[in-house]
Amino acid sequence: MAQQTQDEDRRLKVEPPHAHAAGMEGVAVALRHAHEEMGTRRALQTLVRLNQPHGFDCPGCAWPDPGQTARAEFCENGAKAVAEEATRKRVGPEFFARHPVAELAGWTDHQLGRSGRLTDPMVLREGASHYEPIGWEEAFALIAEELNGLSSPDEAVFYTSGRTSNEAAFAYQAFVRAYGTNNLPDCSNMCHESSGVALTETIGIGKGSVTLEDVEQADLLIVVGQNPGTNHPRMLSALERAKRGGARIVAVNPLPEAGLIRFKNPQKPGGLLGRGTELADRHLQIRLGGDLALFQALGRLLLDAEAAAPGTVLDRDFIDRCCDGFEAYADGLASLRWEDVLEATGLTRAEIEAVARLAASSERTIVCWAMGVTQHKHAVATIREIVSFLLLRGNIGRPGAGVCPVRGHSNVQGDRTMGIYEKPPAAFLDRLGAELGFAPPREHGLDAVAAIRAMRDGRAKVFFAMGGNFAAAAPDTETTYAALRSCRLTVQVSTKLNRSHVVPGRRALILPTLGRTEVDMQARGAQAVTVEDSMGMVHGSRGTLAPASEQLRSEVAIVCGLARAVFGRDGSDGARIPWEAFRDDYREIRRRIEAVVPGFDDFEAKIARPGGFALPHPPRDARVFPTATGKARFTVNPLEWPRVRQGPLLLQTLRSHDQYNTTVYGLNDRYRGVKAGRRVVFLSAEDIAARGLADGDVVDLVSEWPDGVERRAERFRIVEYPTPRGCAAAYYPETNPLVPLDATADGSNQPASKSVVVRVEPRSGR
Ligand SMILES: Nc1nc2c(c(=O)[nH]1)N[C@H]1C(S)=C(S)[C@@H](COP(=O)(O)OP(=O)(O)OC[C@H]3O[C@@H](n4cnc5c(=O)[nH]c(N)nc54)[C@H](O)[C@@H]3O)O[C@H]1N2
Ligand SMILES: Nc1nc2c(c(=O)[nH]1)N[C@H]1C(S)=C(S)[C@@H](COP(=O)(O)OP(=O)(O)OC[C@H]3O[C@@H](n4cnc5c(=O)[nH]c(N)nc54)[C@H](O)[C@@H]3O)O[C@H]1N2
Ligand SMILES: [Mo]
Repeated sequence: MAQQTQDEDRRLKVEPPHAHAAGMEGVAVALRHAHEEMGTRRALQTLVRLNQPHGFDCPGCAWPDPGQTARAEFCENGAKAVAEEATRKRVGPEFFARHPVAELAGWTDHQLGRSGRLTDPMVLREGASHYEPIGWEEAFALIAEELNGLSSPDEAVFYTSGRTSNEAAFAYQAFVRAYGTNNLPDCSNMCHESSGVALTETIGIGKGSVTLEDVEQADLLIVVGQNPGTNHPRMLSALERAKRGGARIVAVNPLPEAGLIRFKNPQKPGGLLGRGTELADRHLQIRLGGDLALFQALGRLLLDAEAAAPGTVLDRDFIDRCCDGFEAYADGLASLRWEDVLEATGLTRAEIEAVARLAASSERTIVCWAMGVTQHKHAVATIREIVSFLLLRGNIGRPGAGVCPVRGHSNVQGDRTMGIYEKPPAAFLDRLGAELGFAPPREHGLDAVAAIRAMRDGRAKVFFAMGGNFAAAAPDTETTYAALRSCRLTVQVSTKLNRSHVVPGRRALILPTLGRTEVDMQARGAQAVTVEDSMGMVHGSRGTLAPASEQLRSEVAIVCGLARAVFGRDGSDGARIPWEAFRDDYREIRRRIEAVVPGFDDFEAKIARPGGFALPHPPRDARVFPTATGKARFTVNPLEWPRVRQGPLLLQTLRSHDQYNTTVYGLNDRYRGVKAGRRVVFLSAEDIAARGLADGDVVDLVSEWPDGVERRAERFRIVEYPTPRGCAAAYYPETNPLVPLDATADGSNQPASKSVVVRVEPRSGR
């Protein structure tokens, strides 16, 4: 790894950041990538099927499609995600015979991912140096032996990433619960858990309340802690349409992210070459973690405006009829101190007042947010404040208004709906048990962070992953590696080689699976699956490409094969579930989903319609708030922000333009001007000067967490960048070693990977 990283360091180039996103360059880059991975013909054939009514759902992100009539939107991110899966490169038995695990462990994430698609089930036997091929039935028997040998089902952990289809997720959680545990951590624990917790508490459902039409009808959109130009490029088209309809857009972000400033729409000829649309009317360059203070200040300004002109600002009727907690909320904000707000946000009072004026005159306001909000210690409180801010003017449950947490993985929301959740509601378990004839365990299970602790402490001994790359995605890399290595068995159901395959337990399995782009042929014909987007729309997805290898099995087939091996054919409850029927025809699974999960009545007929259907969302549909009190809730949250003493920096760990989470497509972060390297740390000119350093210097990043453990990430090139003083940025997953396992959000236990306290240490010589 060291050699490779140094080579990358030497090639690294830095240019000024871009002012706009997409445009011709985005199209060119995506096509080049697709061509390299797939060849020209396959690339074109594949890309035209993306997000079409009868094609497959784009595995890129969870932003919804523009509907059945619109043409598929072209998106660089989506094209890269598809090319990644449809690559012609292969990782088969010969590959593993050539490269011992110890060698692969030294490769970068970029090298591992680039190797190609996994083709065969592989096993790493105890004490062995290489993975070797294993038959599917033998692999299932090996897992069953370990699972059935545990002293309690709670000693096993079953992780899920967010690309798993509804059908596979439903079968998987049914298997895990019939086996006897709720240990179902998922990537959501590290992603939008804070949103789910805060929204469930305040509006009664952990999902966003807007549709794509709402976004286009809004007259004020506040985009907080999100970089859509890179991570949700299709959102930019929606923002552009909103803008054409007269909407104002406010970006709240420590960084001037290209897509939010100006956007050249690759869907339109003029958009490719012209100057593009100015998207954000205002950019609040907030300090890391200052959003709680910002939304309290906005709430306070709306209350003040109402006091100055009673009856003109607040939606009193909505507040009186549908909400509770308003008086306490207003009392709490009465003592808000402006000096705290200004210190926490780094903004001026005038900047905040200008946004408050926009909010006071907007009839339809939406707040969108992503990881810049959820990955902080006080994330849950921040989102509660966002909700209160919206409630003040009745901005939930009306067209053009609402909360919009923008999800990441393309089916992360659907997986939760299907029961991939370590804290399942009792009503869900009741229906699941009744439908499938077993008694689901009631005790809550382990989330991602708790699962790492359990493995570290020897309380969990088998780790099974349905997709994802847990070793690289989880915080506190050394602790996570040690936790995985201490397991008796680790199993990865994967499409591509990644870090998690080279951080094995005592024994390890790789089970290669079909991707969403591929034909899923089962005994009763080619199968379709379903997914749910970030706005609660469910639709079908059908792969069109020939599978990467004949050995691949679908995720559903893997779950069903494993379930049979674990439960055998005796009369136990788990054995009586019709696993083979599920595997042969996914409609059998959809029938069970229909019976267990509310909102899926008439499932089969509804997904036959192009465009799919919307799941019920009581606050959006009828201003019904299924909270503890039956009302939408204003909350009181102490003002909190990350206070760092003089000296250390707050580091956010974020995505470059050329990666999909832990999958590194390439080494450029085009919009931020970084080329051919990833070990960079973005710092303000003042912070660089204050430390006697210069742009281009190489430093180590050292985490400051008071537990006596040294967490260090070596050799990052300083890039001078327009980020607020005291706020640094560097890429994930290279910086995951710096995120302490115990640094999590209050109330959601989500790793706080956007405010890691670090110091920079110059390296002597280079
Ligand atoms: N191409 C591509 N697409 C993706 C992904 C990918 O890796 N690559 N990942 C997918 C997944 S799983 C997810 S969850 C999403 C992630 O989508 P994003 O949340 O956009 O991802 P990040 O790169 O983590 O960006 C965080 C943004 O928040 C800002 N930010 C950081 N801290 C703060 C703060 O304290 N306050 C405010 N206001 N802003 C802050 C950062 O400057 C940055 O713009 O994208 C999905 N789509
Ligand atoms: N420091 C820091 N850490 C973070 C974050 C951060 O911003 N900063 N972000 C967090 C977030 S938001 C998320 S969502 C997590 C992501 O965590 P994960 O979801 O665990 O990670 P990914 O990198 O998306 O997983 C990529 C792997 O998934 C496999 N894969 C791809 N498609 C499929 C499929 O269809 N089926 C199966 N079975 N496997 C497939 C491939 O083998 C690929 O290598 O990381 C979190 N970690
Ligand atoms: Mo995510």
